Amino acid sequence: MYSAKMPKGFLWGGAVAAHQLEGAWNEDGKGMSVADVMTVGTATKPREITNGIIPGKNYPNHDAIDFYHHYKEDIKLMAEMGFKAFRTSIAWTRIFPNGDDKKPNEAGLKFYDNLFDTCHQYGIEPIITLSHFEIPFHLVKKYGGFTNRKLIDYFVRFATVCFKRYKNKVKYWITFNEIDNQSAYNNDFLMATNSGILFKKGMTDKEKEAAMYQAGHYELVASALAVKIGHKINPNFQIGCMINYSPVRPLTPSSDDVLLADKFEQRRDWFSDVHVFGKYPNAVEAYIERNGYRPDITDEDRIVLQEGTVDYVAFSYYQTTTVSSKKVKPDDLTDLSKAVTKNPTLKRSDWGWEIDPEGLRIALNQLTDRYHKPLFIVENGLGAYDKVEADGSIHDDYRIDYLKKHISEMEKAVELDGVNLMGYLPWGPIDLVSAGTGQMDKRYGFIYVDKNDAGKGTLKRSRKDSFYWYKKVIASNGKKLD
Ligand code: P53
Repeated sequence: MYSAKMPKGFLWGGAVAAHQLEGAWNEDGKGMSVADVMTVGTATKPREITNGIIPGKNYPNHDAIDFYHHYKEDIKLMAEMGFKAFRTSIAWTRIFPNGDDKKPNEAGLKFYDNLFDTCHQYGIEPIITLSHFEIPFHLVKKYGGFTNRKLIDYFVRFATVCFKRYKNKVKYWITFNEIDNQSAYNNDFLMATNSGILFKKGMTDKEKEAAMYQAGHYELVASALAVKIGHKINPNFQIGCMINYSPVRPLTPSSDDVLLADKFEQRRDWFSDVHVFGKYPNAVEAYIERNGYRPDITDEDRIVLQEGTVDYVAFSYYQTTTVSSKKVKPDDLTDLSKAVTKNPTLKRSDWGWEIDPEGLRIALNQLTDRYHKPLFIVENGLGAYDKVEADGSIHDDYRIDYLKKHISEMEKAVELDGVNLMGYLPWGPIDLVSAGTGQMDKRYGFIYVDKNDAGKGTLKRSRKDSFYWYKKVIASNGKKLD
């Protein structure tokens, strides 16, 4: 429905993921997840994924910011900012420690009961992701992650237990976080986090890409089954998909650059097409066939996909992607990273992420035109170094500036373009462990947490300048941005 103003009931808040803040990685029966075997990296040094836990290495997710024991204090701070919604995930390994267990772990279920009750106490709506980069490590080792059809059953069992248990506590669900990130199929880190795949040494790019299509398909079937079951358990559930959306800009107006941008899009954003339309786009079927990949896709799977389409499209927005055909022609596009080039008109964060607020308005328009579904911004933000002053204050005007510009573009999309938008949940309202680098010092928060990359600190929480700023933004329903 068109709304000339930011709608009443707009879900302002923030988003996190269990493994990036909870800590307590082996408490109360929790099993080991893929995030628990990832070491700390830097802006230039990737995280290592070790085969089990090696003593002496720094695994930042083990303790994170200990939200597991601080959640009451942390939700209270979010309520103080006026949060209407809080997105987090349910750590799969708290509920099914190995993933293939027959019975769920009651202590894990209880933790989320307490967390959701705390949210509701402050009128905060929980927005819950089921799979956010924290697949049980046992499923990785024993089954090869989502390359194995059995994973569908394990995911669906996990989803069903959560839907039933939190039937009256959670209305908004997301099945898989950033499912489209694995289109970077030769990125070992993204494949391990998204699908629980550990590539063997010496595998070719083609073998990796084939594995990605297989895993992606099983995840889409698992998601569709979960949507179907969820709607039966509670017809009021709103169950969405979630992608990392990054509008593609051609570097020049040449036909090669424009077509390359289209091809890039087709190869990245088909996951949400399947989630929304219940079938594969022709471009993907053609690409798979042309490359001789033969993923196991049954007729029954195709029916399930049609029956389990999503209610809304959630996405993260951090930056746009600019492509150039200098290195790769549109018909030769295999490795997507070869097409990506720096956008000369944009500034970058300290981690090299391009800053492009107008890209958010473009994203909202493109996704609306494509899907005609309610949209939900469930991540956006600036990872930055913060400096604590002698008096304890933190003047993060760079973060305020980033968010202000993005919110302003978002409001143009709603008020001028008529985009149907459910809410805005910037990433990491409280400092947490970076997914990409494992660092603590890549900070997104309104709330500062005293802990550094070496794992040292008191864990004390404090309010940054952006805390007071965001509080005013929410109180004015997005009108007071200065
Ligand atoms: P960090 C890659 C590209 C875009 C988004 O990222 C990504 C990633 C994975 O690193 O992740 C999402 O922490 C993700 C969150 C993550 C956030 O973006 O690397 O859903 O878990 O923390 C920010 O700065």
